[in-house]
Amino acid sequence: MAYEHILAEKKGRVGLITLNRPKALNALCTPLIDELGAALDVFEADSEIGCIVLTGSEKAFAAGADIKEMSERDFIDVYSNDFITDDWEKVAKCRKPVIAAVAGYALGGGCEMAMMCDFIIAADNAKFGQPEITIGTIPGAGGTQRLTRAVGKAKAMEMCLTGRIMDAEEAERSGLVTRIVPLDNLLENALETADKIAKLSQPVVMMAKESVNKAFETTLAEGVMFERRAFHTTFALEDRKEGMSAFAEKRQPNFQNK
Ligand code: CO8
Repeated sequence: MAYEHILAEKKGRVGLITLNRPKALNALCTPLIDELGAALDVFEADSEIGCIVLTGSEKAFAAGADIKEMSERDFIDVYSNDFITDDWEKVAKCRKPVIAAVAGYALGGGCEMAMMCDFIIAADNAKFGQPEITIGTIPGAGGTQRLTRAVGKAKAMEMCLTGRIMDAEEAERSGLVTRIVPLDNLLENALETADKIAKLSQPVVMMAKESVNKAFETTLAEGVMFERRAFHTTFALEDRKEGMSAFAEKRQPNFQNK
């Protein structure tokens, strides 16, 4: 499918989505978000795809929601139409794992979009921030919540109140990103990681993702019980038997996703 603001391609079992509005530093205008939602739907429905990588350009993952598009909107418009759209949330709701490969600016809605992904691999030039306060608004796609969970109250509060931008080193130190890689290796590294995940048992991968995400929604006891039941459920799968048999037989497992 051809898109105007993104590129979507299959790399073996990995679905690669590249935000592609270079002149606007990948500002997340509504048509781009609609296309992103459509591309995610296609990869979610494609049984050959086991993991998705979301990336931008070397200069910007995304410099935020499109300020020019938002500037003329008023309260009754955004409230009545419940801006943000469901397509924004599709990244967070995707059942297949989504890795953000972030180079350059991930600001405002761009930082929020990266944080909706399951984890972030950062290039050494990555910059993260929630500068909405400097243009008279606040994060609206989960920034105050996900950033706080990722880096703790002190840094999240300072960033949301001042718009201070965090570099890649600080982002790694603070737990916002899983690791930093040289800019030139970012995509290769993210695709390699995604490929490893895509070759595992897909129902088990989905259960692991759901279980980790449960940690943000429940008490510890409820989360542990959710995990226990998901763990039990893996014993209903042929893939679980295959994985353990392969280990005992000193061979690579051949998962069938069932
Ligand atoms: N929206 C629209 N256009 C943008 C955006 C943006 N967020 N960011 C950059 N651009 C455009 C610029 O206007 C410029 O266009 P033009 O060439 O036509 O003038 C082009 O991209 C290049 O940008 P700069 O010339 O500014 O490039 P610099 O390298 O000098 O600076 C910066 C890069 C620092 C990233 C700078 O562009 C900047 O500060 N951008 C805005 C960052 C920002 O404030 N982001 C937050 C936006 S608000 C938001 O995301 C709210 C999210 C709410 C939830 C979402 C609900 C839908």
